[in-house]
Amino acid sequence: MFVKKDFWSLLCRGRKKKIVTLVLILLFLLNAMFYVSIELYNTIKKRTNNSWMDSLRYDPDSYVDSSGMRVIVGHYVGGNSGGNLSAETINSNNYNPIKGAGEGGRPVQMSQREIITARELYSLHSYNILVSDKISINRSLPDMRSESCKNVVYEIENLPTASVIIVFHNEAWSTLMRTVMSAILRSPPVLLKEIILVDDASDRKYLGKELEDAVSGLDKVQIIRSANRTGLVGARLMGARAATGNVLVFLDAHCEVTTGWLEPLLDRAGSDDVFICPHIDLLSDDTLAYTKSIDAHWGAFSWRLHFRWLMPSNEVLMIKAKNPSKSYPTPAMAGGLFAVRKSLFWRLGGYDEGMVIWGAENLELSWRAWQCGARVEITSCSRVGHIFRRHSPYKYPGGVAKVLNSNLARAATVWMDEWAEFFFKFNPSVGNIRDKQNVAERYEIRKNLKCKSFKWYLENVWPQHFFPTDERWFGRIKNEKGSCLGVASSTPGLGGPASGVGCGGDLDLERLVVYTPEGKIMADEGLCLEQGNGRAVWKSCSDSKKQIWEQSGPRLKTVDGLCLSVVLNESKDGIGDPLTSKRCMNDDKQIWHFERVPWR
Ligand code: UD2
Ligand code: MN
Repeated sequence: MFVKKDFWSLLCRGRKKKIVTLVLILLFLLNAMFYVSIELYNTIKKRTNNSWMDSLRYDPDSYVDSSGMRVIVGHYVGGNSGGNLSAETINSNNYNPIKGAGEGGRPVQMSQREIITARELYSLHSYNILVSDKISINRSLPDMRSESCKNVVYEIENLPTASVIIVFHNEAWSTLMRTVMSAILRSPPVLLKEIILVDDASDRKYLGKELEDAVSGLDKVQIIRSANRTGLVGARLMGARAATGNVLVFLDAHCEVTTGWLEPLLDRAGSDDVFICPHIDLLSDDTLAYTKSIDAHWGAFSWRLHFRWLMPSNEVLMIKAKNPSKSYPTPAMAGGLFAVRKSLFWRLGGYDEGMVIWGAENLELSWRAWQCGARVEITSCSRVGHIFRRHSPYKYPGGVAKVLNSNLARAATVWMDEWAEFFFKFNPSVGNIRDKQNVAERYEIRKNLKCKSFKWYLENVWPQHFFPTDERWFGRIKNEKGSCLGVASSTPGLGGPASGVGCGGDLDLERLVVYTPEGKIMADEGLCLEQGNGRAVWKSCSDSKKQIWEQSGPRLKTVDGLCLSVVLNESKDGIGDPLTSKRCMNDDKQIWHFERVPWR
């Protein structure tokens, strides 16, 4: 006591003592608050991470790659559009915005009770409709543009005008209206000529009169309806025919555009030789949160012609680093979100009207654009959020496989030359129906426009591609012990540690590899075999020296002279056992047989 008193009296006296005590209490409180907020932040972060992880775990077709980009766009299993829900539930619009929900693009959390309802309703749209209905159709969104994009000044009076075309089939009322309202709120009025909603024969009641009433007060919005279900190509063509603006801007019906989205698209589309795509950000299918998607991506496709986001070439990465506001080329577009001068769209042949419902039109359009003298580009300055879904919620008349395969067969037949043979050979279900397609008119377009070959496209637009060519060896690389090189993972494109796999038959794409003259061993999905730390790994193909395997007799050697070897752990043949690079020895486990398989 005495010591304490002495201490206080030494430090301060009277009023001063009170002030110091107050300051100490204040400091203590501040400290406590700091820790509480850190805890809170961690919990929220953990929660969002968890729900993201859950969605990855439960659906092998939906995942983000190591760079954070959602890899899969489409190729669905086909949904059950509401399953056992009552007609009343399916046909009613329950939009009922809660003040503040989802503002700023923030996630909307649900109560335990709501989670159960949301789950029941999920199959209706393959996104969380309960959350969507809580968010205002006029909500605010973050601005994800880089500083250099924000600094670009556009001469608005010199930009062409836009007709925004949104096609939909049985879309939710709130997501559709939010797409429309976001475009109205964030487009300079002089540039927005009109918004054309094309209803592809929806049968939901709320998309009838209720939708008409909702847009009747919006003077630039019109609805046109297709009498029969035609699919997104037919519907977009209806919209394009009705458009009166200079530039057609296509959006899916579950998008939200952000500040400054339109100007960079119109600026680039004005040049009349380019299909320009916005940078697509992510709207969570669960919380509807707006999140930035990885900056460095472009669009391409796998051996099975599934659309994929991949790392762009080094040249493109350099352009982006030097001038982030400059648009950059992409081998393919995702398909739903792009702008193009109306005259160019029609000059290049619009869309292939033989394509029904969904799928492949994005690749067809990308190949046609590049091969016939135009370009496909992405601008990071235009940011649009899109709900990527894990399943298609609507019905595919005739079945998903039939619809998709016939669309793919059309696109490949007309544009891919020798690579169409490759695609058909290894995808017999598509190959079997190739002759059923009448594509004479599309061939005519290719001839009249004097379009270039697919070889030219691969060599000039996508030289980093991983398809076989006449200069590249293609086949099975089989170890003396019996196992083969191949990607065992069930999630295409993700890669991972390399193991010996069963060799499979001649049509087993997972067991076949491309071996390039430079020494790269490429598998489907753009994966290359890389010398890892001990263990060999399948990784995104890059310029890394670690991806070079020199053939030396029956051995495959790394740049530092080690030999590719299978480690026999579990089996006699090495199936499921790790691949490593080891000191070269006289050892069967380092002996590889190259069994060529004709690629076309
Ligand atoms: C992607 C594209 C999509 C399209 C598709 C390939 C993006 C973000 N999305 O799949 O635009 O190019 O790949 O075909 O790039 N729809 C109809 N009628 C139908 C089926 C669909 O109007 O019979 C509408 C649908 O309501 C939606 C749009 O077409 O507004 C695209 O369909 P999606 O959202 O199911 O396609 P998505 O985003 O998975
Ligand atoms: Mn979509």
